[in-house]
Amino acid sequence: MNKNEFISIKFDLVNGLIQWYTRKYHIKLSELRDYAYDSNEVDKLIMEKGDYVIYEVYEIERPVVEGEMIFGVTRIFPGVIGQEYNFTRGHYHVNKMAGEIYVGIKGCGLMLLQDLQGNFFTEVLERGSLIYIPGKYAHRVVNTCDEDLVFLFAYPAIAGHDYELIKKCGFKKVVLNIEGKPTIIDNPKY
Ligand code: M6P
Ligand code: ZN
Repeated sequence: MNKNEFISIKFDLVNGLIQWYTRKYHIKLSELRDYAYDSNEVDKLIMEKGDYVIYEVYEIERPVVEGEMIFGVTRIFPGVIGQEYNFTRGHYHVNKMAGEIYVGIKGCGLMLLQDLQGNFFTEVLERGSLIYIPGKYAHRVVNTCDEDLVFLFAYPAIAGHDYELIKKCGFKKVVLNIEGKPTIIDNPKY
């Protein structure tokens, strides 16, 4: 196989393990401080348990040119930050023409979607879910179950990630564990 042209790899559909990737990175609790519903809970948890990994991404990088696609697997570990379920930072695409596809492999959770006009939606993301996100929607994934939430993603290489607005105001709603149940409430910071 010529890795410059074709990429054909094994993917364990049960456990969500990818055999080959070009980049692996993780996001730790401290990196979610600006994104969390309650940043005091982030500080408290770091004091108690140290700065642990919330999610990891296995990515197949491609040149950032039109026509190329970046794809891979994200694994969000289960847990809460205070009452808030573990989540990805979430981002808008810089290129609003660039959509994204998610396929749920393992576990269960919610995808939060919002556009710049303030429209907000949630979609269930679990094994077997296929979600297409049009380019104008910011997207975040929240793990609401007590196992790893694993999903495949693919997006145009020219999409670009824009975190600024989300860092500043967050999503319109947050997903909290209230009496053991995922509960969607308004985000006071939005
Ligand atoms: C998915 C994809 C990636 C993204 C990752 C983590 O795997 O959408 O592009 O980077 O989730 O999400 P975020 O970058 O918002 O923390
Ligand atoms: Zn994206």
